[in-house]
Amino acid sequence: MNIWYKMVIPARLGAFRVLCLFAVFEAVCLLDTGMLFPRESSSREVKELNGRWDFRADKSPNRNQGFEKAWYKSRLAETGPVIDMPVPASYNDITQDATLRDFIGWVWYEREVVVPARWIADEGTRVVLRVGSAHYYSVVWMNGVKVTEHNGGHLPFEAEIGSLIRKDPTQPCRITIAVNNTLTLDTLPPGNIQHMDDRTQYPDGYFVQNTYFDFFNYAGIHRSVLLYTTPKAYVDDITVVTDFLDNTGLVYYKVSVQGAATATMKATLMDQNARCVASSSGPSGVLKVVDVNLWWPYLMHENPAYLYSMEVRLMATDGRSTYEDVYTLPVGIRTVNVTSTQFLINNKPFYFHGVNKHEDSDIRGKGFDWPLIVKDFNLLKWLGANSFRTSHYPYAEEILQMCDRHGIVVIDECPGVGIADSRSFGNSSLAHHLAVMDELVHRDKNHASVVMWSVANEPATEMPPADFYFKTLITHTKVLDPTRPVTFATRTDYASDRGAPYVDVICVNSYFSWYYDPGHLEVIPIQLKTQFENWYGKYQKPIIQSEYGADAVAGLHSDPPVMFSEEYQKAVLQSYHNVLDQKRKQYVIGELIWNFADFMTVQGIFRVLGNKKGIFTRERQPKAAAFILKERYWRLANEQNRLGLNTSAHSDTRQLVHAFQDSLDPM
Ligand code: GCB
Repeated sequence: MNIWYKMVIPARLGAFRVLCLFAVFEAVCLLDTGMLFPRESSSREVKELNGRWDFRADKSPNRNQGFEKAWYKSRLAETGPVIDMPVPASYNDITQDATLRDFIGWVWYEREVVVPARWIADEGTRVVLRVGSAHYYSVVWMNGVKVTEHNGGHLPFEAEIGSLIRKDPTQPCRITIAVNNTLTLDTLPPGNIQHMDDRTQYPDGYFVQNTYFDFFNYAGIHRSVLLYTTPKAYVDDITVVTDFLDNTGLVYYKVSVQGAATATMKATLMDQNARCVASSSGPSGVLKVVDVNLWWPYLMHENPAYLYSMEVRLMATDGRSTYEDVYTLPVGIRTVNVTSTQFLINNKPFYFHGVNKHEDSDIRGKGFDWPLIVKDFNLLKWLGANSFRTSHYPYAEEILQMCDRHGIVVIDECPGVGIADSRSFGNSSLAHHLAVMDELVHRDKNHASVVMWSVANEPATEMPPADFYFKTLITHTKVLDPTRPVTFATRTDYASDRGAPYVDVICVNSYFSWYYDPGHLEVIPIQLKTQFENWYGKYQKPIIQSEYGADAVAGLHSDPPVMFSEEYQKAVLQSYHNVLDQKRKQYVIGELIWNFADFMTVQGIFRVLGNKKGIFTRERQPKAAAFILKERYWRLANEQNRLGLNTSAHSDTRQLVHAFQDSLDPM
């Protein structure tokens, strides 16, 4: 167990604390290549390749014709019929073709790009192709030459293509991306392909994809495809770890550089008025901020989500040319600590009152969509939610940037969902899971909003190999990032709690009166109380109710409440809240409703056009439960921050916000 964040190091022990942080810092920097979010600067340009792409699904029996016939070698339209496909978007719901909606195998995307002449002419410019994410396995070619491949959805990958573009600048730049959504026992999430060989029941070559998770396996290029430039010598990665002593904020930073043996560097921290508040030279150091504005969660402070900008300026020379690279990183200064009963942000108790989400909406599936994202943040703030878990995979980086900007606290979950087969606890699965955690931590380590890593959701911990698997996985995650606690979401009803000894916070999902004792609301108080007492009794670790809820079909009503009505969903929530109100005074540190919005699932007898446990519909309209939760979350926020507001007197959110702001003591 890493003790660094288990200790609330007294502020007075400054030197000791700094030493600890430097130790942490070195550990964080075990990662060796960068995955900085592409940002424009005086030395960097970004060109989005979103929009209409050519598309072709490989419907050949073995799904391999595209590779056999080398579709990447010529224009895709020359290989056979292509259709229009938007990027970013899942391809599944774009057409009227049911076979494409449920397609398993390789699909091919292609478009031509005009590369600015100066990018080609200037040999000192690196040109990088970046895919924000594609589900699941991707292979990328530029003008028929393979430039990279990537195993896994939800995380970015990139390739330097400058030299290829320069080979023949007269040629158009044709980008081909083949994406395969097949899930196997070693993918994350796992799945398996079942071949149906009984010719009296199924046609020749018939197979299905089985999955063990409860959301639709949307596929395609889900996030932006970009070209971006950097100078030949460039800032490859930045790691920041923050702390504070009394009124002084501390930003420990480390910059790694590629493309130059020697370079000089300057790091400058600017406040929100673009005033320089600290600077330092050298590839690592500490920036000290007098009268610091800490990063506080939404509703925890009158000025939440304060972000500084850290500008890293690199100067390098290779004898012939001089390179200057500038990268600016938003930095929130905050600390995270866990005790046996509390979750502390900036040494103050933080109670998670939030949601679980999905990246999911009609037509675009899991495709990145700014209007949807901004709408969701407006709804989160309306609700008084201060947090969410990225159930059950890493969300787009732009979403985490919004969390940083708005003070929404994040439990950042990797795609370790539905690990239900003993073969998925083998060495190759574990190796892949470790690699995915590397990529995730690498991508998200600098977000102030990310306060905890979740390595999985409801794995089959009753299976003996789960012990070694989770011990290894959690230990590895703590080496990658010793500054944040680690958890995974467990099911209350699992026969075994293997893995739990290694986590810092116990996250429990439970569905009393739904999957167990369906229709019996009266069992909730006793079963929920028993759940908390069992887990706390055994582990003495703080607990988050990381899922609870009930399906409600919007518009279905019944009094007395029956399952699937809006009233039943409300009643489940209220019963849970009664118990949570007792236990949050002891060791329960949060509650995350399942789910923020209705979402699509695989077809089956348990789902009517998807999972309906949303408190909002898939179109983002509130069900009755949303109002219950809104009332509660604002009350919790007020109570936690000792605001003494009467929520019933402030049912209008705007009034409540003003009253809330007026009554907050400046920190
Ligand atoms: C769970 C899962 C979640 C499901 C939910 C449900 O325990 O973690 O992915 O969607 O239950 O509604 O069944």
